[in-house]
Amino acid sequence: MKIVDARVIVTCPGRNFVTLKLVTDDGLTGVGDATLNGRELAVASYLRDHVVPTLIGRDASRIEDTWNYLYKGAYWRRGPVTMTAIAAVDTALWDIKGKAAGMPVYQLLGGRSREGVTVYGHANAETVEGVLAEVARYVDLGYKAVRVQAGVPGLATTYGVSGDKMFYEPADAAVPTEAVWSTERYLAHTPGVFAQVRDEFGPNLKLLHDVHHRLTPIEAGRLGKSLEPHALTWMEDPTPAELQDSLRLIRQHTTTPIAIGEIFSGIWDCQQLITEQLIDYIRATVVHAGGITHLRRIFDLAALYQVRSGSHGATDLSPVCMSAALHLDVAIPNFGLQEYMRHTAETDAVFPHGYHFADGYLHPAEEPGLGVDIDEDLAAQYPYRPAALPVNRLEDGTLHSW
Ligand code: GCO
Ligand code: MG
Repeated sequence: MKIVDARVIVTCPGRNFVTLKLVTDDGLTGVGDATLNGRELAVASYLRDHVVPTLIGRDASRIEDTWNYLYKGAYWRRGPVTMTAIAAVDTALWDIKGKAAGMPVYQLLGGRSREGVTVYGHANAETVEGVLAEVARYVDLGYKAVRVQAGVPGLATTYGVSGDKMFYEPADAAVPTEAVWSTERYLAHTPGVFAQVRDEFGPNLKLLHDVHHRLTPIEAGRLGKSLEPHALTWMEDPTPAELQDSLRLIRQHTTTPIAIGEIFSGIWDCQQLITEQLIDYIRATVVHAGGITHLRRIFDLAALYQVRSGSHGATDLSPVCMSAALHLDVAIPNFGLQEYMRHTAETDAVFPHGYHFADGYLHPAEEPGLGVDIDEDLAAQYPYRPAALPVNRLEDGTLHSW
């Protein structure tokens, strides 16, 4: 089972996606997501110029060996571009392996550990009334978990609050747009929003919130403490996580659970957070953390420390990544939650897939492999458009984390 073709497909059905498609000499194909929001062409070049030439003629059945060949063989280890490129190859090889075995990939990962994958949607609005209406909409759609983001009075825009409620896309301009941030205004407003949401929807709805890397550890401790009466399932990315020790400080001040990891590239980015039990959910994903092979390794480490999965699932991760994530989610013992932002109809058409949403759960496709593909003719109709993520400044102009 030799790889005879490897195509890197860049398409923009509303937003940019990079996809790797592998073809074997016995006619099997496999797809892998390689999308790194705002830096797409760096990964496309890494794959086209440096990886594809080494794949042609390789045995497609050797997933683990190929992973190590690309990781150790690069000499330059880790980093989001490298790990996203490796993830694409790894995911495509698992897709091929499933097709060769005649089984959905989750069967190769040990079979089902649950009936469905609990997902959370994004309720967001400028005003508290708007937020309550959006949460109600998700509850009506069957969601059992909802992420809540509200506008902050005095700020023109706020992370997570968008005009288009179903299809949030922050990469909105070729050159980054600039937002203004105030920690004081945010900390004064946010606990009150959750008080009203909890009051309106009762104790059983899982509520989440994304701080998006904006607080210092002691500010995060204060936020977590003030949210304790509203029993959040998690507070996400309370502080930038390069300084993993800093999570100890947050832990000393609050029992609000913490989820971190959407920008992590591998197990070494979260090793301390997991082994010292400084987080409750690890949000690493298939596409940015080295594929199914490596993410499984992270989740297995996490399981030893009672840390559960909570994989990133924003719309900048394509349906190929979502398909792969669902096979892992349904199989691992320590699944927590899966983020699910719906893709647009244009994106769904470019990436035909067999996973489906029902009653608050996503269900992986049952067909052999990952159950997702890319329509290359349709993809070619949507050429790449430069799109960068925004930057953030404090009210005095100081650059802050976005
Ligand atoms: C999330 C994320 C996203 C990111 C986006 C950046 O929790 O869904 O924080 O919304 O901002 O993936 O590309
Ligand atoms: Mg996030």
